[in-house]
Amino acid sequence: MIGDEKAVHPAWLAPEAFRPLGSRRVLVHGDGPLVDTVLTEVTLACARFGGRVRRSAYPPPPEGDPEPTGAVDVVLALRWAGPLPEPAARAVAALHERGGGIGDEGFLLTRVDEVTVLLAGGPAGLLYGLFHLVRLGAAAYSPDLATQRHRPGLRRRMLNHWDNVSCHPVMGQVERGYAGGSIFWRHGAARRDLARVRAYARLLAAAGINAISVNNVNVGPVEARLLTDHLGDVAEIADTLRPYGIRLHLSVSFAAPVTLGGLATADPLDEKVRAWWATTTRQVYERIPDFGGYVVKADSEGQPGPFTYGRSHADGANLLAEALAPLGGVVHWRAFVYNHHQDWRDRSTDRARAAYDHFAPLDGDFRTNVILQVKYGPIDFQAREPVSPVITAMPATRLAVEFQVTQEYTGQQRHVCYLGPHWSEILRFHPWGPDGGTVAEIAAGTATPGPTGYTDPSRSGLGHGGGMVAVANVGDDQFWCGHPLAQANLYAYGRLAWDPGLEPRTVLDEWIDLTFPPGSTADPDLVRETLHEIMGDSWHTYERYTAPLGVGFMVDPDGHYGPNVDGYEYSRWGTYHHADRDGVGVDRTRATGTGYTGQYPYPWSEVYESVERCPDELLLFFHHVPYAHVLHNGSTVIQHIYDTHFAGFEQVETMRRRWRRLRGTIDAPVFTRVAERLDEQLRSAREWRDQINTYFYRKSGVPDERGRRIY
Ligand code: GCW
Repeated sequence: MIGDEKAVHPAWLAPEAFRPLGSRRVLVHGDGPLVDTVLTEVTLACARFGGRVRRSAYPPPPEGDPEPTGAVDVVLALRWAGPLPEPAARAVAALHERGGGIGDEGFLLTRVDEVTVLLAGGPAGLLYGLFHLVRLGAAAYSPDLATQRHRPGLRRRMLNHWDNVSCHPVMGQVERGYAGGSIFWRHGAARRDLARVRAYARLLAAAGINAISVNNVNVGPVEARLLTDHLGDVAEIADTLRPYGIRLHLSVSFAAPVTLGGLATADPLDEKVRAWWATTTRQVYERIPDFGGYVVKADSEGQPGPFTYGRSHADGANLLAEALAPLGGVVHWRAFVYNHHQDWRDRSTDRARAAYDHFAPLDGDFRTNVILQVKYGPIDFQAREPVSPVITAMPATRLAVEFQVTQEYTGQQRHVCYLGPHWSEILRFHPWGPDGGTVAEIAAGTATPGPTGYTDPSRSGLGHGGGMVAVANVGDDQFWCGHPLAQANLYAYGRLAWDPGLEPRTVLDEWIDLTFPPGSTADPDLVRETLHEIMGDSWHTYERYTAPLGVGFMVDPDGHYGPNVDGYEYSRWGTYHHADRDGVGVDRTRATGTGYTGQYPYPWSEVYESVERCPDELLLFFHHVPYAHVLHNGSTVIQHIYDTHFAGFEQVETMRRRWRRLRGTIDAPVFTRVAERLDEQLRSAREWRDQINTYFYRKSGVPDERGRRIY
């Protein structure tokens, strides 16, 4: 319960979730700042719920005798911190039995006699293990607890904030932010609400995230100076994140040597430019020794980049990578590069092709501390897109897959849209067909070669992969995300980055247990059932009432919220649907269209090329078809449009009705906020339904088979 109407919501760290741990006798064994954090967490939980916490002596006594444990219920032990207390020492045997290690972020959980033992490979592992115990609740202390070993599937689990330091006249304090102001910056300066930043770091660690960038990839003049004269503000944030194992990264402007350094050029091959980046980067590390590195949006949507100097993106990225390499940093270089001054009359230019056309030829040219950050789809975070072909095209490059937790195109945190199932589908996708690796394996750097896919030797110099990155969805809102249920997306993103194989349904359950712990609601079963009913399939519901069959966009061009079918049809942004009186969709085939299907490896190059084999949900992304075209599901395209739009709206009505059953069962502020948002979702879904149906009815002249009301 948050009690105080204005208090910041604890999200998935509701105090009540700490009861099972906090009511026990806990021994913490280990040393160092992250272990201190663990100790603080356990101490707080014990103070609240009557347990006891003790830290085992460190360094160990001179004779090196393992310290007697005394009576404890739980031991949280760092494996290499001196002789282990007895039950933990015996847990090492369990680890050996399983073979392999736990890595520095991993941990083993087991029962030894009557004690629950968490054995971590490194300090970060102890922290993640602690939050795992919280997640398990009482089950962690059950005599039947089966030994489990956990280590992250991806080493890099990052969030990008699109937060501006100065409030941008159009984009506001947070670009595509739907949860109020920034938690870091306000009106041109650091906000210094470090308690809030610490609470945020804690939430992120509990979800498994280990890196964030704190300013927008569109770097304005004020934001650029975070790298130099405002570095103190950045260092303060880094200091606050560090106790939770989160490394800070900065978005930088490629033009910084000119705008900040007073040089005549930012040419990546110029010696003075290289020296400027080397010096500037060293100064950053003097203030922030564990600084993560730079995030760069170059030659994209007006941001400066190497093209100005006739250089390639590899030249550009390598310039920064060279400055960061000796200091242990990486460059996240974004592949979101396309022509945003297109002519809608020109049907040969295809925005979907752009990232591949720009980057695939550069495979092998990037330094190993460059991570190419590729959006999951070829266009722009739509509710449905095919997986980007760039993801398979660069075996000699470290790739990170970029997602969008902030719901720019998925209802802007006014609509319930649980994205776990969407991301999971992408991560599990096999870009080379069933015999090849998955997207998650590519991000992990462990993809096995498909029939025509990677061969391992070319990846051998790369170490682990680039991991996952996502655009954050929090702000200074009381509920962090505007919509209390949008918190589940941030949680799910972290959990899937930790283990891309997790079932989104299981993740939702975890989130429900942590956010609405059974002891904190009047009817836990009803809460769980209702949240599953409302959230479980909400991504598909959103898809149903918005742009059909993968065609994308059709949003209001100003804010990207709400329907505007032709909003982008004659614009320069390259996001078209090509609807006419006979049909709809974009022909991206090799045979008659833009040739985009040729960017995929077999079998998808063939599947997408074929109008018969193309999956229904992506049909209009790849093909222009007549309204009477019959889908695999047996319906015509036009009838499918009508049916899904009526169905999607009705599902929102049902969501709204179901939520009302929770009145009086959960916290009033949460109840009210969600109820308000569902009213808006219903209004908006109705608008989508009627505009889309009316538009296509007017274009096609084909009536709804079921005679429902179309305007
Ligand atoms: O989705 C688009 C957004 C822009 C954003 C851009 C990007 C930060 O509309 O606001 O700019 O993507 O990813 O760089």
